Amino acid sequence: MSTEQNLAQIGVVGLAVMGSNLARNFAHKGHTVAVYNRSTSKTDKLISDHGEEGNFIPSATIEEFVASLERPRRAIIMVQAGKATDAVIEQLADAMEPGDIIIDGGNALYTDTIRREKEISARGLHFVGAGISGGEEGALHGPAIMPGGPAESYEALGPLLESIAAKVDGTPCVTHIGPDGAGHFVKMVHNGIEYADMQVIGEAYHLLRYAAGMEPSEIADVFREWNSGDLDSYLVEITAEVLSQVDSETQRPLIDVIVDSAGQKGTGRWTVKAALDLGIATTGIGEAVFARALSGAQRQRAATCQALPSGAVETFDDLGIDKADFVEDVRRALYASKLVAYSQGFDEIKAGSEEHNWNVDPRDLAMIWRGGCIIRAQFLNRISEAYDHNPEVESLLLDPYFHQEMENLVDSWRRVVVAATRLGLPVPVFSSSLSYYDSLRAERLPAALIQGQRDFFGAHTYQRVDKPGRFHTLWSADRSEIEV
Ligand code: NBP
Repeated sequence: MSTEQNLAQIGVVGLAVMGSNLARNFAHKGHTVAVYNRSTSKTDKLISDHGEEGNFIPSATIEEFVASLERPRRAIIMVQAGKATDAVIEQLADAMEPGDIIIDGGNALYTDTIRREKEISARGLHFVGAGISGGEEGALHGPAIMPGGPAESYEALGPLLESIAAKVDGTPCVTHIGPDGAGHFVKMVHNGIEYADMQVIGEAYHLLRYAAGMEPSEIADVFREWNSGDLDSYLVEITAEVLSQVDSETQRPLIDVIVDSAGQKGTGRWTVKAALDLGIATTGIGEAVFARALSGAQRQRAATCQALPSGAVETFDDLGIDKADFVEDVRRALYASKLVAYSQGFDEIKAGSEEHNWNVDPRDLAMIWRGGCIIRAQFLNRISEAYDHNPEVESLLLDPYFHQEMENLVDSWRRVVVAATRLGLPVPVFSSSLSYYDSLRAERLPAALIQGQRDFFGAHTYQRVDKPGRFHTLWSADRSEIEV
């Protein structure tokens, strides 16, 4: 522990799992770390369990904590998002001086971050909303960090964050994302992509298990193999671990004793709400969020699961597909659906950035998400290259590399969605992503009919393909067309 005369380069407020691990990470990198928690028991525990790992300055009050920081003071808040964060910001702002930096490292809603940045900057302080990904292990050993806020605060903060972030090929997984809420916005979309990524992995597992009849341990081996190719990623790696786990009480595969009702803390839902407001079709993320909601509708599922007619669903044998071919088709369907989810996520980030004038560079995100965070994956290198190649590309799917990949994937993807339909198995993200893909390919969409209907019942007018202007058909009169 440090003596009281020393000042800390960084402070952490909130010493639950994330905060204490982040504080230890800073200490491991040689920084003196001021630590404070509302209830002192957590501060005491951090110091008694880990005080020897580096230089910590524990405080029992916010005032003492602020006084233990060198200027400009830099304090990271790691408390529950919402009211708790507001309360801590207020206490810190009262105790700090102009030029000091308050960093919110929690999962704040980006609109809250925009509001807080306004309020705090009006008091002469800097406010940085920083998305931190990687869970507790990431916080301790190297997270991906997405800081927003004013660019100048990154000058004082960047080197500290770079020292604790994950590194890939020597590059730290952190960079300044953009002003005010930009960091928390991209962290939100990162989490949304995570929902879709987990769901497509879930759908692949479900098909291998309940279509092809494979055992969890066998499927774990399949995922291990997939992890050495295009799908190489943290989520595929841990999927193999979960599927090979055996429950010590029942000796059954653990997956079979876990209740199939998925929890959520809200960032996926926020991603979809923001996408709806921005008018961006994040169908993969949306279906993944709805799939979790439906999994949790236990009463409804109990009432419907035996009651609803299935129609003439077939068996895997009826399909006449070779099992090994099916496994490869599922891998390709998973990869294609995952590409769509990432492409949609990046579309949302682009739209959010334009809406708020954040100037977010998508290449930065692909680079910093390669390590530390939950969606870290080899193929983020490809996304980074795609944006290097053309930063303005209309859709990631148009990049020559991904275009070529889709060429290789799309037939398998269609076969898998058809097979799932014939077998009566749900694949909401596989199937909706394929529909999204076919919508992007379509020369004509049924939206023309929708415009006709809207004009019929509400005189909403329509545009014509052959001349400019807006038109209305006099539906309840002689059905002639007028220009409006
Ligand atoms: P929690 O989200 O469980 O929050 C617990 C902390 O908040 C404790 O330190 C608690 O202090 C403090 N707190 C509360 Br609750 N109300 C407070 C108040 N009014 N004033 C001061 N402190 C208050 O902790 P966590 O799981 O470590 O997560 C911290 C942040 O990081 C959250 O925003 C979370 O969303 C985000 N995050 C978490 C993960 C993850 O994997 N867990 C990953 C990425 C981001 P007390 O000890 O006195 O009750």
